[in-house]
Amino acid sequence: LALSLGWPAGASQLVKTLPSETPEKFTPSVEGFDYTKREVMVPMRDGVKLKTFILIPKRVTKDAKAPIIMTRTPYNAGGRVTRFNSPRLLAAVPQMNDTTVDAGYIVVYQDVRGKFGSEGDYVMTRPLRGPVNPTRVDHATDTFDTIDWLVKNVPESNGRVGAMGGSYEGYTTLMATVNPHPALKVVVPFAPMIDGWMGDDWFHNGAFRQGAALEFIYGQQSTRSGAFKFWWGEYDIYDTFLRAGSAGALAKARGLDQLGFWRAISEHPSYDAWWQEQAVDKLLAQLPIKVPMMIVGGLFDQEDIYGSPALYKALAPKDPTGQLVHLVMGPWNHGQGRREGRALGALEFNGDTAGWFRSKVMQPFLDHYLKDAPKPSTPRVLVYETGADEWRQYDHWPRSCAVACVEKSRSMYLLSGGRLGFEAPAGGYDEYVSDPAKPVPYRPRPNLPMSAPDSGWGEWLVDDQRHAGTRTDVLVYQTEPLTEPMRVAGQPIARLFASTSGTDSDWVVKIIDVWPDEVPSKPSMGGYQQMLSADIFRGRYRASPSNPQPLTANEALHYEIPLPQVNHTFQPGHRIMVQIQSSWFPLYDRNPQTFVPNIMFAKPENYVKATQRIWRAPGKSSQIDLPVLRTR
Ligand code: PG9
Repeated sequence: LALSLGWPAGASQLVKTLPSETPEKFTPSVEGFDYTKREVMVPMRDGVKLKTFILIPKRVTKDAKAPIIMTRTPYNAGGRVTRFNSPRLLAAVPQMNDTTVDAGYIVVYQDVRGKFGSEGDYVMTRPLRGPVNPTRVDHATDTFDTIDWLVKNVPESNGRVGAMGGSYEGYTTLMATVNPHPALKVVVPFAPMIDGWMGDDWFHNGAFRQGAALEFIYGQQSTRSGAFKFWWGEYDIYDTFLRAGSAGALAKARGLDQLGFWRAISEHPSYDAWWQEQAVDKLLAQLPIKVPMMIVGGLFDQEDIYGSPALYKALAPKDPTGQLVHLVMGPWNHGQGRREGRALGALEFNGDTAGWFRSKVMQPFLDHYLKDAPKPSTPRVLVYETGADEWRQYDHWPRSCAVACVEKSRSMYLLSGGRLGFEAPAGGYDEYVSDPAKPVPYRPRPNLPMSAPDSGWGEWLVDDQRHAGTRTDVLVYQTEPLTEPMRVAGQPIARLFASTSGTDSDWVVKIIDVWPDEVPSKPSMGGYQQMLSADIFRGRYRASPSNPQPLTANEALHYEIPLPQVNHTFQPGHRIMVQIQSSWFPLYDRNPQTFVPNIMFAKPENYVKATQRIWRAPGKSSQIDLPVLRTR
């Protein structure tokens, strides 16, 4: 071969391989870095070691110590601390950490057990030790063990630790407060996942959030490193889900029955003990509050909209003076409190509301507990008022409700002729046919997967609802244009009298702020039907979330549907609109409208058309209880 290629005779014997140009071990130059990064495996009480990144600003030394702010994640701690591959700490860590970096904190990110660089087994939002977790370890013990190691092994630490993180990381942040390590001084859970059945990632009032859940479960559980992503095969996943038939059929086709969490939730479609025993608000309500907490939620959180207000509701009564538990709700989607909050979809806010919150509210709160800074006058509750574009402070939240609030909510009735008003209805009903073969899209099609680039997933809760209001299977009720501002602050509740010709049914209720026909200052907002607060309710859980029952066909039954909290001013010239429909597809799975034991595995023949009636008669008046404020 050497001869035929014209190489010198014997050339083939000179070397067998070329030496690798990659060294055995490369030591990156960190010249010019304003921080040092340590990568360690921290041992837990059961011998499992967790991958932990410790980022120490160079200005922090053994003689100029700093607090630690830590986040425990299933999303790759190594990736979290290289947001930009930068010599500057501010650019290397998530934007959530911006003010803690400015304040000179040591930043710690850790992989939870079973994910990425950590050893051990992975369990989705591993429940606390107890009936659903009979092992010795949970996120509370793992956090305790980590903090114990950090304060003993990071000589630059001042011995105080705070925890923060969003969503799943908000869940791990809260777990840190259970039998906390004495060095844990403060926590900031952003948009924490609290109850996966009631209204966070997996179900809302029993309706399965198939569109997001299958992607999350597949991505998190198919491999330790998230190497496999769910695949769709269609650009518009409305088609994917409709063709598959049921969530269970699609999950099976993609191999999800190999994944423990899919098997678990598909075996627990109702709110049974398995869910109840891991509901974080219920669990934390039973424990003393030992760590000051700032719960941060988004009014338009497309993933965990239930968690933050539910947690505050559970904990506030245990903190009568309002010193330990604070609630902040911004005009944000799921991630925005941790990033930038200038706008959401078509809505624009008063500057960067998220950056303002972190620097003016969160950081002074952290500095007080972690650095002995003076106690700031942190409001007990701070909520952005959409429509008015101002922050409001409250001592009591919600501000308005049916009983036991500062103000009393008012009922707006669904009336004849598609009207909505404060007078009681005279009689009758409105009717539509809900056809599972043509479910109402939750957004204008095409419906992109949550993870698709530019999917707009984070914006859908403020979408223009004109696309739905013109369908024959969506009822629309609205007021005249308002002559005065109407302010609402609390939780709207839909009280419907509804009947179906089927034996099961979903009810979706949307409260919408309809902008004036023309908006000269921003013409694209003319007639915009801005969704403000909306949710879905699965009829079979009318009497009990844990004990689903068939509905009696054609009987007007009463439903009480809690909707996400609002803090909003409907401005003069705007209308209030309510839309009602029986599907929200493909985000939520279709109700077959025939009672079956488990909707996840409904068969094609179970899906039937149903005639739906919403009643507006004396004794059967359908209404929305709005948390109206009469005073400014
Ligand atoms: N909402 C996401 C999640 C939370 C809990 C479990 C699974 C997914 C998240 O943003 O982390």
